[in-house]
This record gives sequence, C-alpha cells and structure tokens, in this order.
Amino acid sequence: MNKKVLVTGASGHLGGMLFRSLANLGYKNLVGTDLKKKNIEKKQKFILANLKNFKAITKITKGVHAIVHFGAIPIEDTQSNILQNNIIGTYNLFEAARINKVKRIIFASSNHAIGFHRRTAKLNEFSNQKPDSHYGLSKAFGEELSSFYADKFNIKSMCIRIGSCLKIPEDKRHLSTWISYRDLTQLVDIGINHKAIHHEIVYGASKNKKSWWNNSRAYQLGYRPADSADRFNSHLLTKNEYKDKMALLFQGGVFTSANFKGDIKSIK
Ligand code: 15L
Repeated sequence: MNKKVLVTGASGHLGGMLFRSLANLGYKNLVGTDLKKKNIEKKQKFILANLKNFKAITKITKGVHAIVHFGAIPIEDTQSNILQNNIIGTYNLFEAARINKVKRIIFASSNHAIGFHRRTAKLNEFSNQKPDSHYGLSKAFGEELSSFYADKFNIKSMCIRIGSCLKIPEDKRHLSTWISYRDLTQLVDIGINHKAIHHEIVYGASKNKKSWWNNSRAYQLGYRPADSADRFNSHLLTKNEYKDKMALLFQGGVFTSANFKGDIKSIK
C-alpha cells in the first residue's frame, strides 16, 4: 500500500503496535500522530497533534487515504475527560476526514460498547449496543458516527469491537475476549483494503472456543485468525473478576460493576 495511512494514538499501546506492524506488512506511506511522542523510532513519520484541536487535525488529514483511529483514552475516566478526548476528538477527526475526502476509517471500538450484554448471550454484528461505562459509551458513539459518515458522505468504515488485545492472555476472562497483535493487524489491514466495505461492525477476537461473539461477518470479509486463547494453559491465568459476582455476569466485566447504582435484574 503506497497511499497515505494515518494512525492516531501512535504513541499508545495498540496504536503504536499497529504503527509498527502495518509498516512490517508493507505499508510504505504511514504517518503516526498523538498528543505526545512516545516510543517512536527515528525512521517513523510522526506529527504531534491533539484530536481536540480541529484546526490541527484538519491539517494532518490532508492527502490521507485511510485513517486507523486508535487515539483515545483507553479505559474508564471522568465524563468530562471522555467527552473531550474520545467523543469530541473522534467527531473532529471524522469531520476533518470529510473535508479532506479521506476514503476510509478503521475505528477502534471496544467490547465495552456492548458490555452490558450477559455472558450467556452470543452476539453478532447486528447486536445492539449496551455500553457499560462512559468509555464504552464513547465507543458506541464512534460506531454510530462511522455509520452516519458512511451513509451520508461515503466514508467507508470498519469498527472493530476489540476484546482484550495483549501479547498473551493473562486472565480467565481473556479465554473469551483475547486477540493477538497479529490478528488485530490482520483485521485492520482488511478494513483498509477490502473492496466491499461500507460500514462494518466486527469483533476483535482471535479464534477462541469460549468466545461470546459470532464473528462471521469478519470471516466473510476474509479474516482468518492465526491465534487462539485456547492454546494457553488456563491454570496460569489470573482470576481477577472472581470476587466480583456482577462482573462475572456481564461481558464488560469489571467495567459494568464499577460505580454501579442500577438494578441487575432489569438489565436484559
Ligand atoms: C478495553 O477496551 C480497554 O482498552 C482495555 O484496557 C481492556 O480493559 C479491554 O477493553 C478488556 O475489556 O479487556
């Protein structure tokens, strides 16, 4: 791929990983951006910019073919921080993309956009959003934003509801939610290149037997995960949720029980 691809959140855990792994896959014209410069090598093209600054974002999206949008607060935070960084930041990015005629956006959504679904439910690309946190709500917003900009302005998008993207699974929950770095890279690559994409929802999960998600849409688009959490010795995994009965009921785990003031029985 010689066309320009912008990676937001390039100093972060997953944005940084993708900034490197896409280059290894043969992407020749990659530009990274973030509000601070961290773990960026000399040979990588990087521009400092804050997603809250619309003018700056409009500048850096000029001449860009596709955006891999991973720039956001990656966990729960205050309503105000999530609003400014994740919601307004993402809105700025899509609007700048529209002005600059960017063709595609790959959006880092999260399992926390659907976290209040019970673990007994098997979800697919049509399952309704059930955000479990301000953070999850910002991801649900990003998915709707992607849908709107695809339908209204023909900016193609793939939203990846990422489970737990780590080097290896660490906790029992990850037997259902884990995705390896190379499998996430594969999904992002499909999002950038697949011809038949309009607005897609897929699950960011490796081939896990205990998955809560039917990811057949990703498979239709050519996703063939190379990894599986099943291969890891489950005795070595931590049981971080096991003291939190509520977390064990819902897909979002401890994100659902944090600051919970609701009625568990009413959550359908
Ligand atoms: C996420 O969306 C977070 O960014 C990550 O830190 C994990 O909490 C992950 O979900 C998960 O649910 O395991």
